[in-house]
Amino acid sequence: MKNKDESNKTTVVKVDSFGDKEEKTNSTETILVEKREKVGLITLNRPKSLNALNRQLAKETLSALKKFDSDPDVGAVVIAGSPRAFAAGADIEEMAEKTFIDFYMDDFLSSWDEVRTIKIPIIAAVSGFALGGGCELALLCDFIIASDDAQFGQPEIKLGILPGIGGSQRLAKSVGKSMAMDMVLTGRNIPAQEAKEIGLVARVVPKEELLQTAIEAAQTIAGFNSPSVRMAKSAVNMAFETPLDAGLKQERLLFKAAFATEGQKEGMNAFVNKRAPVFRNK
Ligand code: DAK
Repeated sequence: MKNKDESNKTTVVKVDSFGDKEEKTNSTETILVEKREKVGLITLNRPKSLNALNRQLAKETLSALKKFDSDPDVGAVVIAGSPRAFAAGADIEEMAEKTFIDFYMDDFLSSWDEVRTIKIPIIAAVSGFALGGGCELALLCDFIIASDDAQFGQPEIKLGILPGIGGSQRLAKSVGKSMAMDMVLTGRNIPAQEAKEIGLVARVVPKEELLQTAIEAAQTIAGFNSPSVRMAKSAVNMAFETPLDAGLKQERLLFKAAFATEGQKEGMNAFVNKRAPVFRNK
């Protein structure tokens, strides 16, 4: 199989995919990893295959996410692609000759499920194509900010398969049965504005503002008290994972738990005294 990846194993100063000049703190074969103040930025970096999600990219992305999640200086993560593609799906070349037994014995694509274990918020900054596994990766993130040229789709049916990284489930929960069926069964792409209208995407911004908008949203989140942010993320996720009654109970428990944080005392004290809060992530 031809190698479409450029290797970037050293610390380098590069012009990133959205035109900003930044210091790359750590780069691997398939992703670029950097910190911007309290935000971790992972840029998928297989531009020649439109960021097709191969085994190595999955491994490196999960590893970077776990490192950010355990870094006390990082409060949120942005996952971005290139201007042309967030990701055009799982790597078809890598998958083409696989058999049932291959996947059964080594279901490497299921490692994406581990994104669910990340406690800090993850924002997908989607430009261009987010198809198949790419759309599913965006759905695995906590919310999606899209550029005005983004396209979302689950075109697996055209390849004789179906979504396999949770697309049929998360898409249906996100946009409802009818729209999920439309996308999964016809394989059609939907443009950013339509994705916003159906609730798949939180915000649509001009392409040149995408990365900055996503980073700013992540900085805002990272500026709040980290334990409370993690509790809030966990509470919202309960809505998708449990019946309403269990979700409400968990929310109430987490709400009370927030009063055990220093951040709650600081946030409310700051409000009462008309000053800006200083959160210490405790
Ligand atoms: N995989 C590998 N290479 C890809 C790719 C992909 N998904 N998508 C694009 N590329 C490559 C193209 O082959 C081409 O390579 P070269 O010919 O230059 O070497 C290069 O990227 C540029 O693509 P195009 O020349 O096609 O560019 P266009 O602008 O004309 O078209 C496109 C862009 C995005 C409409 C088109 O590339 C396209 O339709 N791509 C495929 C989209 C797709 O079908 N995505 C779904 C893949 S299936 C599982 C879990 C999950 C999955 C499977 C199993 N388990 C847990 C078991 C997930 C499956 C999928 O995602």
